[in-house]
Amino acid sequence: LDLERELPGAVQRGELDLVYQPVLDLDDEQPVGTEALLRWRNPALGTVLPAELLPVAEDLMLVEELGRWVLDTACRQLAAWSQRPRRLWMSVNISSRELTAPDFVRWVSTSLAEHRVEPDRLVLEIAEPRGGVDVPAVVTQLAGLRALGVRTALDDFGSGQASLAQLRRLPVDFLKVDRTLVTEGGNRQGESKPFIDVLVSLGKRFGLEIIAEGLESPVQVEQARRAGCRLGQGYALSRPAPAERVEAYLEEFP
Ligand code: G
Ligand code: G
Ligand code: MN
Ligand code: NA
Repeated sequence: LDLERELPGAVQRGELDLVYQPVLDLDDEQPVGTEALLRWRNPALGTVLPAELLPVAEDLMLVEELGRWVLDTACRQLAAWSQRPRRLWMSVNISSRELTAPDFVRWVSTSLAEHRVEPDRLVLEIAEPRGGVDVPAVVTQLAGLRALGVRTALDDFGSGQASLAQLRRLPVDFLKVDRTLVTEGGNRQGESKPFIDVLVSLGKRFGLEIIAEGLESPVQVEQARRAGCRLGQGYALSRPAPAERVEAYLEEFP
């Protein structure tokens, strides 16, 4: 396959790219962080999205190499944006394979030091562990990351199974509510209120900050806000964009 032939050289050829999507405080609609999202720009294949490229990376044992590039690049960008008056965090998506690598915590610590990034400005997003993932290893690694001062998020919450059981075990700081709960979880007018309400209570109970993802309309933004969800992300607020565009956007919020 073309993907399998092209992916091994992608880092070397400088074909990987990150776009950034702001996370906003829903009370004042000011940006509080950005999420780094991987894109592969290949001359023959065009732009390849993570959903397509990550399974290939997994098959070719390239997950760690790509993950290291992502973390390094995101920390460099975070350091650049740290000069801004407003304090922003950077979220980076981490696959289970990366997280459970024995030297992962050390690698994160090295990246932070290299780019002189304060640990609490980095948020690592992990998906709910699925079958085959060593959950005790995940718990140990998350604890190690928190000991560094790095914050962690459980991504796409509500899209998998055994969510509440996982939540009880995993040491995380943020819960990102899957966009299917935000966009399809409510009534036919697209109201997501009941689910958001329950999750905000859950968050308070467990000491977690809730981020509502995939907010696509002003109505959804307003509902999340009124439910007491402080943080949100989605096309209605700000789309993922290249660093220069996000920087121009950030300029609007001195
Ligand atoms: O950007 P997009 O909507 O296509 O992302 C799709 C999925 O890919 C999301 O679940 C996201 O968490 C994941 N993803 C995006 N960037 C990265 C990355 O750098 N590393 C990993 N492991 N996953 C990523
Ligand atoms: O799984 P994860 O949450 O990391 O995936 C983030 C993905 O969601 C990104 O690829 C991003 O492009 C996409 N995304 C961000 N905002 C919205 C939105 O409002 N609607 C939809 N459908 N996708 C979104
Ligand atoms: Mn994410
Ligand atoms: Na998500």
